[in-house]
Amino acid sequence: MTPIEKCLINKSTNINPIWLMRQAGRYLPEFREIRKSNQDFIKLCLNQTLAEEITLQPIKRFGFDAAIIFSDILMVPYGIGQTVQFKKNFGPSLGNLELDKLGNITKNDFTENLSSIYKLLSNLKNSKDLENKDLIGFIGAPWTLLVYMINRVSPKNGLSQDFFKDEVLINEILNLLDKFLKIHIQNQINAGATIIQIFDSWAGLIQKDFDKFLYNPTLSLVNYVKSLGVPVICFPRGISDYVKFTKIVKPSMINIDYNVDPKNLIKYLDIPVQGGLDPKILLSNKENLKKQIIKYLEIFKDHPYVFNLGHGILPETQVEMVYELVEIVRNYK
Ligand code: 1CP
Repeated sequence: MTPIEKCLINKSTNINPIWLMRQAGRYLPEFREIRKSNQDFIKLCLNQTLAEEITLQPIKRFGFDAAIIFSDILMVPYGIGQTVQFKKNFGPSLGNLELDKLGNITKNDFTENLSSIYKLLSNLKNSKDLENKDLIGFIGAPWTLLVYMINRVSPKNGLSQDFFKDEVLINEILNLLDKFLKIHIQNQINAGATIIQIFDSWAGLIQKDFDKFLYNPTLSLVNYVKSLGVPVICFPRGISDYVKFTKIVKPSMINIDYNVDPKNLIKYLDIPVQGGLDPKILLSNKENLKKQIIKYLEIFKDHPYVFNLGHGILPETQVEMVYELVEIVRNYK
């Protein structure tokens, strides 16, 4: 059993496995080196050899307890047939939604479009570097993908008033996503993913119809992952009621964001917890880092807890601070 499985299945406490969201990425000089000569991000995600190397980069440096495959949540809109580009200093930019075209994609087309992701997983499955470690596959939650598909750029400046105007379109996309996210989950598990994480990075933008946009679509996918016998971690970033979320959706583990008060949460939660530390703390100093890490480890001393961040690691993070973080977590008794 891997350390994370011990937390998830045996509900072991005090072992503090660790991995970091966005651990394979821009804060690593060896990633930036590869990226320099690979300007097309989608192509890079589909380049099996390089994706494998990037996935293992943080494992080789820090010995994390899990590798998360180098891919992106927007590979699903891409796989369905919406164009996706990543522009320098701008972020993702998606093409027009042609529902006729998207609606005609078959399971086989989709699987073919993303086949290199599944090959990546099956290659990594037996990697020497991942002995006794988990291999995490992932998806974006339906709400977060809906946001990108309709908004077509990052919603970091909020959603426009007319985002909700075409209800038929919204319903069709949600149906499409439920179908293809399940296929993507099944393909990743068949290829070797030992855990699935669902990233709902923009869940905090939901202000109405929580059943329709948050609970129902996530529950459908969580139940599906469970039916395949694999643990599922949810990260509904920015929602106000994590307790209600876990009661309704019942993931195997909940990844909290840095605005959650862990002390209060733990009184009401009976499932394993992951994450919480504000990634900005890694930009401060070692003393402060230690203090904040110990705070989380103390609070979760008697609760199954996987150390992680409250959102992805920031590109400007110094590698030295990550070594420090790992050492503090590993040496905590
Ligand atoms: O070099 C570059 O500019 C590319 C940066 C980059 C990387 C390294 C992007 C573009 N995606 C990724 C990889 C990635 N994305 C991974 C695998 C690596 C790892 O986690 O170690 C994962 C799990 C994701 C997931 C992802 N993509 C999320 C959910 C997690 C989160 O951080 O909230 C989201 C929202 C995306 C969309 C996306 N992809 C890339 C960017 C810059 C963004 C965010 C855009 C925005 O601000 O809206």
